[in-house]
Amino acid sequence: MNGQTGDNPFADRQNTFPDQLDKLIINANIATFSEAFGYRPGSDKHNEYGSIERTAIAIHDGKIVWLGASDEAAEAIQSGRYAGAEVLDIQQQWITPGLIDCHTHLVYGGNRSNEFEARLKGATYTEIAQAGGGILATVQATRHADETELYRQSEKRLQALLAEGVTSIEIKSGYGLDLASEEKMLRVARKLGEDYGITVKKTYLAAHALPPEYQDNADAYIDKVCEWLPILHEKGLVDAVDGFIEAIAFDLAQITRVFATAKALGIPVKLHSEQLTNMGGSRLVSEYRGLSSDHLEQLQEEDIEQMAKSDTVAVLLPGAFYMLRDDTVPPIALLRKHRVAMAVATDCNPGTSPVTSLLLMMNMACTLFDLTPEEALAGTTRNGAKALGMMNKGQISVGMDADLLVWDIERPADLSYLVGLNPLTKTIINGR
Ligand code: DI6
Ligand code: FE
Repeated sequence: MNGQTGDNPFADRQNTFPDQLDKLIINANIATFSEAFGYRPGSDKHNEYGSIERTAIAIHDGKIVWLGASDEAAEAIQSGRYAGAEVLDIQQQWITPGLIDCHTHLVYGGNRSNEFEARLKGATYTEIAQAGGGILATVQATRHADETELYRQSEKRLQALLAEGVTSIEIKSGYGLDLASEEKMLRVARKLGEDYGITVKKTYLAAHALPPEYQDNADAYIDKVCEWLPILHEKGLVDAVDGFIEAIAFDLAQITRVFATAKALGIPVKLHSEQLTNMGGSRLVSEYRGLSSDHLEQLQEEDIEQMAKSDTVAVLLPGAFYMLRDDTVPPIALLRKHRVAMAVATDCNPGTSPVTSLLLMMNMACTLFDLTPEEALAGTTRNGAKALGMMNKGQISVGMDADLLVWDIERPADLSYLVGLNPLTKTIINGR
């Protein structure tokens, strides 16, 4: 099926069978997304999906410790040396890395289907925001929900994502807009991660909208955003800092102040950029060597050149594009040309993307943005991990975390192709 057929993909690697293992998966077809198995998009030696077939994976202590031929693994097991290990014969199903949703606003109170109805009658997202709806409507609901209630509402959305194989997720604050409410959101995000045993990366997005208390005084609000950051960071609630640069949100100078504060604390940055207008957001993220620049419908080639230099991931959010019935597509061909890594995420939020299906986003990334199914899956695995600065996830190779999904599919493209059917048969997180 690809460049690997016929040769032994394990031939040139150090590959002694491990002394210790907890779990052995045999008879797997694997989309590794690893250079070790020829995943080199753009090169003529590229092996699609980094795929390998009839393979075994050995797991110990939450990590992948060995990959090799199923026959070899079966022999080792028959030797009786690994009595306690669990052996899973998955009968030629496909394994991918655990899915990573690298941009969500999953924790929020309330719902905005009323705005969906208003938009269908002709109101625009910007008009609704300017009339005090939009993000501020969710801020009201989020401030009023106590931590238990906020958790209860958010948990349902998380469960939907997990059912489709999400094993790591980013969750932003940004509907509190005061210190206590931002903290409440981030605490709920942390607790969801602890309770569900998944990786949650918490992002501070107080620079999301101007709260009513600071109307006409955005600079004073940004002072507060910068003041709160070290307080929340100190409590272990901040893994990254995000902002919203837009005519209806904050400008370049304001976001620069937030980024400078983050940098002084050693916290990585990312940004909602170039969604409705181009205000230089992506270039700013590149200056700060940020993790990702997200949305990007209005992105220009000069911006892309900078992103390539700073190794910043382009996060594509087809759900927001779809819900807003946008007609400007992010410049995918240029991102590809400049080898900027592309991730795909749900943007799960009550306004522009009330979406809890990452598989649907992969389909839409293909149908609306012209990604290939391979790029869409890379976008929710390898590149999603990169967008969150997680070097041990998103690929399948020795040393990586054993976050693995088993899918009852014929080929990896099925994950972008099928709409509404969930072929997930098993989720393994940290080897369990
Ligand atoms: N961009 C988005 O997609 C969300 N926030 C942002 O800055 C939308 C948030 C909302 O409408 O509630
Ligand atoms: Fe967003």
